[in-house]
Amino acid sequence: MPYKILHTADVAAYITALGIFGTDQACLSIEEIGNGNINYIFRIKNNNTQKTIILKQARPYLRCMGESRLLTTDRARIEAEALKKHGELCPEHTVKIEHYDHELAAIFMEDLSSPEYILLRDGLMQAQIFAHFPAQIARYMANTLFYTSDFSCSQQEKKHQVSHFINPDLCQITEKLFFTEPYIDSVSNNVNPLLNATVADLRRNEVLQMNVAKLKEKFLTQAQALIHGDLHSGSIFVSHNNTKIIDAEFAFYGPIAFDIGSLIGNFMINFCVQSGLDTNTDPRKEYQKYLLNSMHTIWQTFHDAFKDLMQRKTTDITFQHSAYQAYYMDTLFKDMLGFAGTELIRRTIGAARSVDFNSITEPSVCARSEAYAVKLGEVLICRAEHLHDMRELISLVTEICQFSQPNRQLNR
Ligand code: SR1
Ligand code: MG
Repeated sequence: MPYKILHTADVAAYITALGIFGTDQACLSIEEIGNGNINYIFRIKNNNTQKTIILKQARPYLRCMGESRLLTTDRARIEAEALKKHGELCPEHTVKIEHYDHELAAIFMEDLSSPEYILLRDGLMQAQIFAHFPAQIARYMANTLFYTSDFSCSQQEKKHQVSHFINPDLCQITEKLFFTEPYIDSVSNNVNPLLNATVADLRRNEVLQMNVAKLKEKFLTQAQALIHGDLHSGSIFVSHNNTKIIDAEFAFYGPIAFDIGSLIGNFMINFCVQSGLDTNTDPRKEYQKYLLNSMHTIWQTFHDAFKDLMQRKTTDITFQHSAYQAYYMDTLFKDMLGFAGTELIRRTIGAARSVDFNSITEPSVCARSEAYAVKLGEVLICRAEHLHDMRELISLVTEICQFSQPNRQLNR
């Protein structure tokens, strides 16, 4: 079938014709459930069996900006193939792809929107504890990143894979949103007017500009592994037992530290938001400690797992050198901090500002949380090269966000 845009009314006939979800069209109900920036998502339910499946279609434009902002539908191929590859390497933590229809840029996948699973972003906003999440996401990152890197793949296979996952249009979105627009007076930005002075200071910081340029260069040039490319709290479903990664349309061969930094950056954004929600009647400090512990465990578990794979499974004899491996891990840590800093800044003042901040209703309190996030991002980007372990990061977070100081005048 040639490409066409699917609407809710088309979906039952389409999936029945494909024959991947039974043949009885009359028993299907369809709901458009997506509210993301990029694609259209439908949940298909068989009312006889109660089974459900998710259909995600890439339209030839960016959903949040409308039909005038064209965007390649090749992103669906990239997403389907990246999730299949990551699913081979870490099936327990990757959403299962049931079918990919290349002509319609449509992906069918398992439905995780059950009572058991919740989007990590929503879980964090509800101050829920996910005890297994740090170790599980660390295992996902270690396996997917190591086994698609030059430590594991042959030189020929790696080059072939790099070309297969070239993703210029989606990378361009990230390049602008992370490394360009927040640092200039762009109309795309979304700056709280109460933060104007903080943002002006940020844009005057020459050391920051230089380090952002270094990070952008790494993002543009470092084809280290098949990264997810958008590993924020809205790309992860969690339950109290398991973790599942979705939404890989930004995948490409890029810097390993970008995935880890995006994730750690999201934990720090939530930390800043929790500061603005903390009151006598709804204390958040214990939850903030949980966020810091989670960040520590994510990095430490990733570090140990990736290093263990390097020591045991590296195929290229040159990369088996132990001092080189130690240097590699140290560089990953510093780059992870830098990328986390760019995530903090772009999610606070950029076009894709985090909706988490909207839960703080008092404007001045919200601005204080946003200022924490911007300052933390700025300091991380500037000082990343001088930090060596997670304890130093956690000290910085608590110092910049004035974590130890009483917050009780903020009763609402
Ligand atoms: C224009 S798309 C904005 C953001 O949404 C996605 O989830 C990515 O994070 C992207 O940066
Ligand atoms: Mg997404």
